[in-house]
Amino acid sequence: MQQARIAVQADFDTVVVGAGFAGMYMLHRLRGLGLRARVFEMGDGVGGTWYWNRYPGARCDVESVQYSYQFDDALQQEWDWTERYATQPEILQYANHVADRYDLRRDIRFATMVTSATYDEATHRWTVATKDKHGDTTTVTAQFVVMATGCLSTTNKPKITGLEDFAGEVYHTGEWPHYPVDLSGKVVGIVGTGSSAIQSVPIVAEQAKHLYVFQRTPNYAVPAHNMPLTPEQKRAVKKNYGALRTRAKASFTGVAFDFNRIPARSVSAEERTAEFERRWAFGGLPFMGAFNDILFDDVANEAAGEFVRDKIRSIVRDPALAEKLTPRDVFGCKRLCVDSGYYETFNRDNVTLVDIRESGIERVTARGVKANGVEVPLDALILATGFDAMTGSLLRVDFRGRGGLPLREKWAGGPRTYLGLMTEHFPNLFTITGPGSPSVLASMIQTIEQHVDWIVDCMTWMRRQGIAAIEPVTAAEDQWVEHVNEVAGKNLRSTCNSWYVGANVPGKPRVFMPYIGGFPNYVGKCNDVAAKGYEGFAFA
Ligand code: N01
Repeated sequence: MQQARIAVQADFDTVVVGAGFAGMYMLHRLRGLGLRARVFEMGDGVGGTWYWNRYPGARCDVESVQYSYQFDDALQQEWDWTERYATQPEILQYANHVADRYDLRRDIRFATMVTSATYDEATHRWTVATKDKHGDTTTVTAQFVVMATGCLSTTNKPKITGLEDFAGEVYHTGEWPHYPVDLSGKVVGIVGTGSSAIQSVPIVAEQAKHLYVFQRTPNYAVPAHNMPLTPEQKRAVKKNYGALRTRAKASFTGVAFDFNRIPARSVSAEERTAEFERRWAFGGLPFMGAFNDILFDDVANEAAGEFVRDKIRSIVRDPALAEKLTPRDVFGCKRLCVDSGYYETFNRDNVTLVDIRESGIERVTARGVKANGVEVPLDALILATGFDAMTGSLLRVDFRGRGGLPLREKWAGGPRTYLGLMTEHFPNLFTITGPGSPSVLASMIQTIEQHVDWIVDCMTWMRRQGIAAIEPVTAAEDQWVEHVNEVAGKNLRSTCNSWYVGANVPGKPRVFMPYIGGFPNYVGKCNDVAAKGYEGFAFA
């Protein structure tokens, strides 16, 4: 075995953790400021979520022309998306194109994870420790640490008894191998029915000899109606890209789509159904915008849920199977899934739903999965069990703030931030799309750009003022946490179980983590804070 070495210490202005879309844009902007930056990335390449989530059928549920950078018009004019919803390989290709175009790789250390970061109050600097894939460790210092680790990047691997005994292949959708996985002719099991499973099930079913889907909670999905983009569509978008981006920024979700500003209760049942039908035919997440109260009013929510339940009954031929696939939860509690033939796949002879709602998976054996007293022999098992969302990747690093306070201790009861950007006691530590910001509830690349621009403006302002350190004051952080909770409390999403509230990870404190008060409101607040000389922050 190779001997681990301790590398020479280096000093930077900023350490950025992660080389996904957030880390790449952060690096680009830091260079523009003339700051010495180093990015550490666990993967061997750029792309973050799109580097890891290579499972069959992985694609984005935000339309490709909107799920892309807008900071450079030349970039958005030169890049051509081929489909309405981009596939994972195409998004990764785009990430690599961006890395090449802006010559980003020379400041990124790949295959290296940040293990700890400790703040020194005397020097106002962080000491950051890293470990690479060979076990070599490095220690560097930096004035600023920017966490660009994404919201869905630490996988959730449930403790299922006997998993280590399984003799077949085991995969997790969020850590899919980088070599080709051939499932053809195999008996495959998939655990979970979230977005990742809903995207992969139709593809795996085509390859596998037989597919068993282990479902604990059925999920709502609406059709994507994905299609190739025509040259005319591409030209039309590029001609008016600015207007599209402006509309997106003004939208509650940060995505430009037709949002109906009337409540479901204000129209008749027939008119409601007609609106839902129109959106079902259009496809994708705009279904959520059918009425403005779907996530606020039980009647509206039930109407939307029942519409989708009826669709499931009409698609799945076996009524008993349709019943098992039919969700009863709050509609949109979990992020609405966007599918391509998910429910139809259950009409295939080589697909079996194993309903584990009552007693879960009993155990995994050397041969397969045992549930409901029956052992299902398998060649391969796919865990589509999601992520330790929003906080997992932040708490994986052993952060020690002022007075040696561990971040894990400060957030033991759930994350506490000011604007999702910083947390008291941890000066000069920024989080891009952190808990308490709209992040996953808006279009990610757009929220990333907004955060990075805010952070860069803040750093620029600090340099002009001769300020070495910034952190939120207690009162501002408390007020923001209260506000985040208050708006979450008005939303039906806070009443049910999802990764938004940490319910998918046993023992995780139940806190609604993203800010659900709308992208424009949030941006307004961030801009206002900056305009008032970074109101709510303290400086050293
Ligand atoms: O994860 P999930 P995901 N035994 O947490 C089940 C984004 N995303 O990777 O509901 C049995 O939604 C769990 O069951 P239950 C998107 O934001 C985006 O699918 O807890 N089952 C659930 O069915 C999405 O919301 C795209 O009862 C267990 C499933 O595993 C987020 O990522 C594509 C279990 C996990 O579902 C996460 O989606 C894909 C156990 N012990 C993902 N533990 C885009 O289109 C968990 N489960 C951009």
